[in-house]
Amino acid sequence: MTPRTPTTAPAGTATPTDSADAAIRAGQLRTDDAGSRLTLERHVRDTDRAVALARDVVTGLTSIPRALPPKWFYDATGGMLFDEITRLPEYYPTRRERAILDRHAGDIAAACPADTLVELGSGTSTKTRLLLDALRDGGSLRRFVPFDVDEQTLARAGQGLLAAYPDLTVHAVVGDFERHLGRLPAGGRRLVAFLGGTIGNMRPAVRTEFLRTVRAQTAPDDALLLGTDLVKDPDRLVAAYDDGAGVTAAFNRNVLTVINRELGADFDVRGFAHIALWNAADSWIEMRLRAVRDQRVSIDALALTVDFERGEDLLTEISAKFTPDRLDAELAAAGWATAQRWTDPDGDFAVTLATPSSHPVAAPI
Ligand code: AVJ
Repeated sequence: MTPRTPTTAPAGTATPTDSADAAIRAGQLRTDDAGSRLTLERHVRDTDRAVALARDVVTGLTSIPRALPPKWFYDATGGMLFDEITRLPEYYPTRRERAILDRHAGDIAAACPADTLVELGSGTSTKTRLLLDALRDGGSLRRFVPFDVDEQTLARAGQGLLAAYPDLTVHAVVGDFERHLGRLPAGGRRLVAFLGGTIGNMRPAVRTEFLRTVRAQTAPDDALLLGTDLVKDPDRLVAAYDDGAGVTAAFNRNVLTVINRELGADFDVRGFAHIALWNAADSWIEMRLRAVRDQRVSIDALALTVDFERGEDLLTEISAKFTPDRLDAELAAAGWATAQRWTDPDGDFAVTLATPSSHPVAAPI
């Protein structure tokens, strides 16, 4: 590995939390007293977010190999770019999952006639409505609990759903599902949906902890609905993450723009090439940003300077691809039994309904 060093230590980044401000803003939505059907519970504030970004950037840019967590792609621009990705001809997962839910939402609602749909991540999607429709038509639906890091996404999605589902209560939770998942609202029969294949962004140990955390608060009648992309021809996998129109490249580089804006950095986004590759040993796609020349980046808010050598990679995302057997094994290790699984006709994507297995499961550490 090439030696390159941060020339200064990061400055302190602790920011006092402004709880009054947070309460006021949360209060704008906490209008249950006025008979509104929308409430919002906030575990993450903007200040937490800034601190978390600073920490991830310090850690990720000063370690070898360099890496950043994929959650920082998703500012407003990143969200729009991801939306565009879901419509690309090469990016099949969203279409495949939607087709599965289109066809089987009724089966899912029949297998788990839940009164509460909890949805982790993925806020605004039409896939949510397919599930809500099926649960409503089955007569069980009462409450929707969207759980997302982004409050704006939640607020907007929540408002739209209130209009479309006059009998629905929406209890939105602003949180990071790697940290606040232990606080899912209790009560009722819950179907916890984690769709889109987003679990693939986690490494195996993190996935297991995630599945155990959900399992630890699951009642016998609750169920987990998990969307996962499946292993297939590497050429198709790589094409899905390296589209001809360059949208995924722009999405990937957007993380540098986010760091420039939020932390006063001076990344030249054209100084980094978009790379997508299939890591067969780990069964995941890697997205990287590769320095096209030697360059020095300053990150003002962290008093940090980082030198990149030409050809050096920054890992920005892993997206794991599963086999059905592997999925069953990982679920079982976390206390879940596969109840049913649906795939599209080409076997590209899977939606799995899992129920708590009788094995007692230790609470996560
Ligand atoms: C939203 C995490 C499921 O991994 O396929 C799409 C994100 N990255 N193209 C995925 C993504 C590049 C996507 N997930």
